[in-house]
Amino acid sequence: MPVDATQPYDPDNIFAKILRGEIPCDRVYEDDYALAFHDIAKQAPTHILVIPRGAYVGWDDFSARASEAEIAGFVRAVGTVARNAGLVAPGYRLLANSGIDAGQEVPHLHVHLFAGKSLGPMLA
Ligand code: IU
Repeated sequence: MPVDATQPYDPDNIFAKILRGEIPCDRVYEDDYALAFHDIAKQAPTHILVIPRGAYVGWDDFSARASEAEIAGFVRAVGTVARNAGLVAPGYRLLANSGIDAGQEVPHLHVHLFAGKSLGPMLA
């Protein structure tokens, strides 16, 4: 069931449980603003999800309500994850599904980081 981005945040969503340590994840990075872990169903040789620590359903919610520090911290964390993984030179793709038409599945903002092969053209 795709996420309706206008709905209130569900504190029991799977990524909220991962953030609280109630469910394990294959962690690659964490700081005060973000947590990054390997996607359980990878769609590229490297497929990492980066999520903010704050309770945001998706991009709209995050961009409208998050503090400057949270936004800056999250954006920096995404860059740090890519740099730490050695992906600056080979390159990588970032993707954030937001809402129904994008097919967002988990109602906690997440940025997909894809890398490890030539990724081809963007989907329409
Ligand atoms: P989407 O952008 O909301 O469609 O992507 C959700 C992603 O979360 C998807 O790639 C799943 O494989 C991934 N995922 C996960 O890594 N761990 C989980 O427990 C669940 C989903 I549920």
